[in-house]
Amino acid sequence: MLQLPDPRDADVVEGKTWISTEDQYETVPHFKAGVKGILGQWKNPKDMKAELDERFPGCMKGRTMYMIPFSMGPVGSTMSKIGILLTDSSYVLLSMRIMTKVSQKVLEVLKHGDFVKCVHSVGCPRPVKKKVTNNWPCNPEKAIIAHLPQDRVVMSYGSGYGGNSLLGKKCFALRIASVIARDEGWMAEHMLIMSVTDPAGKKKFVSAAFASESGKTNLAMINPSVPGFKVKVVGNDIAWMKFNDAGNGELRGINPEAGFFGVAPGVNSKTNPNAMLTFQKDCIFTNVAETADGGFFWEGMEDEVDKNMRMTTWLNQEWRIGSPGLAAHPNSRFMAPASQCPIIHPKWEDPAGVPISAIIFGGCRPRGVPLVVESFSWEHGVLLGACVKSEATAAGDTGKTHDPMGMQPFIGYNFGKYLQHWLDMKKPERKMPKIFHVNWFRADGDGKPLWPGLGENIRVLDWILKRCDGEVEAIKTPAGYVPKKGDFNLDGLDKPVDWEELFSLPKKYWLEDTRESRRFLEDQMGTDLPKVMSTLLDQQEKDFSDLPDK
Ligand code: GTP
Ligand code: SPV
Ligand code: MN
Repeated sequence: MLQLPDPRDADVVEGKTWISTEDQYETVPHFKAGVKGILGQWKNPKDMKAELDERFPGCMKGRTMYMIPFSMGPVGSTMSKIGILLTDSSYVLLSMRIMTKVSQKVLEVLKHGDFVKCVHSVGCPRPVKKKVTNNWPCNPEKAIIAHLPQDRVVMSYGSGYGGNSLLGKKCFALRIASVIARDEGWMAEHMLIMSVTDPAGKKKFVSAAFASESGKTNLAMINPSVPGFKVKVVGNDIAWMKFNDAGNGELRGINPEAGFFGVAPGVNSKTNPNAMLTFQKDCIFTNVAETADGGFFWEGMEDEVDKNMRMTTWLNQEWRIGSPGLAAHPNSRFMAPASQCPIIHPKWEDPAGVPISAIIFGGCRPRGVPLVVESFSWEHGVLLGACVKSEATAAGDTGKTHDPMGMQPFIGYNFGKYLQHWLDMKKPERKMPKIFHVNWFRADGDGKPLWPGLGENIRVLDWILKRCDGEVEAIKTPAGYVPKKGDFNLDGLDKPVDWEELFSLPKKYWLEDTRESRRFLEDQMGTDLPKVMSTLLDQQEKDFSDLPDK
């Protein structure tokens, strides 16, 4: 099924996404005066009630209301949670059946517990006052995505798009779940989970957090370039993880979702063949182009269709390859059941989850950040996550987008307290995963990529797994541990890489970057920032200052 949108409703609406709690500082940190807080938006309960009362009464008039019982995670697992969603959108109904576990069994399990209450409306009661575009009713002017974490409630109005309307996903599995996880002592994260088996047959699971549209899905479904490696995917976007304190103390993770809602542009049989094979049937394409013979198309699929194929763009306009403009929205998506993925892990629905050996953070850092860095400690790993940022690659754009832990748009409570929650995970009786930071995007002075990325990223996973088992030593730098060249498999790369440049640590860049990170964290979290974050940044700055000038 292909769904064309109302073009005004084709992305998540962070500015209209709110969390309401009695105490403001339960939701947002004590950011410094004069600073615009970017770690969550808080609205007081009285104002929130007024906003909701203005929109919801009668909002579904004349439409069909669907009641959807769903489980995030395997039905009945102690790590899973249940939700009930009321919606007036058939797109949301169909999507929820792909993205979550919807079944009668959910109602049976529900008898024994709580559920998250979700209400979604497109905000167009009948008779509709304004013209509906592409049969996609929505009400962008009045859109609001409201979270009431204390009551475990999500109320979403006016948008039918992905993260705004499939309330099991970002609203429940990240924002509300992060609050539940805080209360219950586990972690709800914007992370993929995958297994990697090396040529000797040794298998480990890792989880990885990158910002939205930064490579989680591509890594989770990686087609390894090095012979003998095997990868399987457990999840591509969200991980719920809990230490097994009653057992051997390892971290266990589940994918709370049942499907993939992945970025379409750029995906093709070369870049992500496993994704291509996943969505050949029973799936929904949102905001992509349609070919004259009823197929799908987006930027990056030029070699997969007849070059003279007539198409209609996501805006319903005539188009052919070479025509001006884009065929698909840059954030257009495929949605497919995870079970259809040829490399889905046989244990992806195991109620006990899978054991996580390493946690990987990543950002888009075209300049001074090495391909991979291992943290000195759990605390330093939390700092690596807190300092995740992306820089635009376009010349002249020096802006940095901070996305701590890849959770900036998705955190459900005070970010400083959330970092403290991460720090509190460390206990002597627990097997703490090692934490790494990766950067696929480093470029040379001319902006040319220093690392080929995609399937070649298996080489980085290989080194990470070797480090988890203490099979290789590493070099200590002020930024963390980096690989020794001889321990990192570079055999068979199409083009040799400039290892020295890929791992160089330009002193001036790092001093500035360390100060910039500290300013960001202290401005945004003020007194809520765990002290150890500032202490570690002080140490990092000192260690870089002590390096000889080059
Ligand atoms: P969300 O679903 O939004 O959370 O995103 P995601 O993190 O799953 O992102 P996804 O894997 O779909 O990545 C989207 C973008 O990252 C695409 O434009 C890819 O081309 C690009 N990308 C992914 N992996 C690599 C890589 O190894 N190197 C480079 N240069 N680009 C990559
Ligand atoms: C993201 O933006 O990180 C997504 C897509 O995974 S959405 O579910 O629409 O938020
Ligand atoms: Mn995401």
